[in-house]
Order: sequence, then structure tokens, then C-alpha cells
Amino acid sequence: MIRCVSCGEEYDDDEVIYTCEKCGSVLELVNEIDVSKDIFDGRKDNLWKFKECIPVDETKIVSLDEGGTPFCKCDKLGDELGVNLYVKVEGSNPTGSFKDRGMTVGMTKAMELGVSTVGCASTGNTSASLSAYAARAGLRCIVFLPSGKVALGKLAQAMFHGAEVMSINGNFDEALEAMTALALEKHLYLLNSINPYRLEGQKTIGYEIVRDLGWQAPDRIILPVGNAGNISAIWKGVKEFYDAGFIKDLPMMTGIQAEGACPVTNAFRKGDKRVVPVENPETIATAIRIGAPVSDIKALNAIYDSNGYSETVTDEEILDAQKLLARTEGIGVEPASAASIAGLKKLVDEGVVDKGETITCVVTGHLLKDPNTAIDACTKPTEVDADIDTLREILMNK
Ligand code: AN7
Repeated sequence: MIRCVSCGEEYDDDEVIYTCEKCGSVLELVNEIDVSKDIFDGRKDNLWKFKECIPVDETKIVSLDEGGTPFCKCDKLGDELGVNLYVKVEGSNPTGSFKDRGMTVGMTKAMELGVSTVGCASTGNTSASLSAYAARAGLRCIVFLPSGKVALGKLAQAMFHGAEVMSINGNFDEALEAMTALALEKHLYLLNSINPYRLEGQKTIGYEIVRDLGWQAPDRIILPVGNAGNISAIWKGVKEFYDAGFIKDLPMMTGIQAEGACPVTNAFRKGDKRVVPVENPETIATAIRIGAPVSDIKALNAIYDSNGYSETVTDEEILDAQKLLARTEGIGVEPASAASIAGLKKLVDEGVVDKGETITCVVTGHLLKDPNTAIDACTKPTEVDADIDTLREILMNK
């Protein structure tokens, strides 16, 4: 069953519907888990090991073996910050971001519904993922990208997998508005995270975190927030496992935004349940350069219901954290992902995070997504001839 998160109106699972017809709010799938967690044991460690908890037809699955991502204990960084730190590395998914979890489920639903064309607007990663899954499913794929604001790796992926790519003169919010209008006219099946099936895939990040901790919730899950789907999805996942009795506690959901694109943090600071859109969002973390998040209600509910928090970080703090994670722990992430680490640092400094807390930072996309930003953050390699004497002298004098 699909249900409106605001007025509770119910819809059939097979209705192609993105927002509530009665009140216009966002929708979610309602599931009850009636299996034992032991059935997940011994299965291949991808997202579909949880298939009983994902409400789609398992004979229609379109998969690239997503999920089952690394869960790295980070003692060097954790000790520096005084917390027990784990990092969930979503860049290890097939196209290099967590979007693959949403897309495998969304594309499976598209096959179930028998659609021929899928589409999305994207700051980059959604389009990279959708184009790959559409190729695998054999469907026509249309993507709208904000012109000049998509990281190079993501653009390469969308183009190379054969999507019809439109570079929109406008920001992500404007591109999404246009794409949504075309979906409502039934020209295509919309696979942005307003589609509740996307979040059914992404909720498995929450499942895996508590599974990886030995069926325990961390004190806190920290992640970057843009369109606000992922924080909503992860909260849904951990709550489902809590309601099923698989875990005894719930984590504090902690959403980090870039200072120049922070409508959710603004709303949190005022105790509001909806955001006021940020007009001209700007940040080096282009993945989260979003001013009017569609899942704001769900995300703010997640933060309030979990006794969580929201904070902003500057572009400089993001780039510092990106380098810190890469150089102390060997984990390479794109700028948006580093917002979770930057946010953790700031919340430790502010005393919001207590010493000794068990923290999971979700790092959402791979370093290689945005090679330009990575290269710009480093000093250029020294150019030198392949002469041993010269090389020895340079290296030994360092
Ligand atoms: C690396 O691809 O919105 O809060 O169109 O790519 O669920 O939006 C990407 C978002 C965090 C924010 N980290 O997640 C898109 C898009 C990375 C991302 C987010 C995104 P949401």
C-alpha cells in the first residue's frame, strides 16, 4: 500500500502516482516485516538479500549487484575526534553512488508497470545511475541536468550509458520541476526520489548499518542532505527493523547541508516542519546544490522523531574533510559525501556529539565522480625526466 505521509490517504501499489491527490504531500510505501532476520544469513550480500522487505515483484528484478557496501571502522579519525567511527562507503556501488540502491528497486517497479520510458532530473548521480539501469532494462532514458553544474564523471556516465541528456539552463530545482511536469503528463515514468519506490531501495542502507553492527543501531547516523530522500529512506529502514524487533534502539538521524544550500537546516533551527526554499543554492558540492528538497517533510520528521540534528558546513570545511578522510583512512569520496565527515567534526566541536558515541557516517559517492575538484585541491606533480640521479636527489632532499 502507498500512503500519504501528511493526510494518510491510501493508494494501490500499482498506481503511477508521485504526490497525494488529496493534499499534494509526499507518499511512502507501508510495509510490515513478517520474516525472521535469520533468513538474510548466508545470502549473497547485495540489496536483494532483503527481498522480503522490498515491495516489488522479485521475478522482475533489474540488478547490477548493488548494496552490500563496505562498512569501515575508522579508528585513526575516530580517535582524533573522540568517537567510535564507522564509515558506510556507498561509492562502492556499481555506478559509484547510493543512488543504485534506489534505482534497482525503482527500475524493477518500472518493469512491473510495463513502462517504456524513464526519466529524472539530477545533480549528476541520479542520472548516472538511472542511465545504467535503463540500459540494463532496455528502456528509453531521458535526463535533465543543470547546465555546467554537473561533475565530470557523472556527466560521462549518463552520456556513455546512452541516456538522452538535456542540459537545462537553470538549476536542479528548475530541471526537476520541468521533468515532473512531463511525468505528470505521462510521457515518462519519473525516477527521482519523489517516487516512493526509490526510497524502498535506499532504506537498505539503514538495514545494512544495523546488520553490520551486529544487529545494533549506532548512536547516530550522519549523512549529507540535498533533496532529502536518503535521510528519509535510511530512517524508514532502521525503523522497520526496530518495529520488527531486530534492533532495540534507534539512531539519531543527523543531516548535514552545505552552507549555501541549507533549507533543511534552516527549518530545523526554527523547529519548522517544512522548508522555505533557498532561491539560488550554491556550493562546491554540486551533488547537494539543491534549494527546494522534495522530501523535506519526511526528512524533518526523521530528524525530530529520532531526536536528531541538522547542521551546515562551509565549502572549505567540506574540502578539508574530503582530504582528511582520503589521507587518514584511504577512503576517497566526492565533496558532497565529505559533508558528513565535516559535519561530524563540527558537531564534536559544538558538543552536540558526545565523546565515545558510536557514529556511522554515510559517504554517498566516489571520489572519481568529481575529478576536477580533486585535482584542484592538490599541488601539481613535479615534472621530471626519468633520470635516477635527479629523482634520487629530489626524493631524498624532501
Ligand atoms: C553524492 O543525483 O540529488 O538528500 O540528482 O549525489 O537524497 O538528495 C544527488 C544527491 C548526497 C543527497 N550525496 O541525497 C541527484 C541528487 C551525493 C548525492 C546526495 C546526493 P538526497
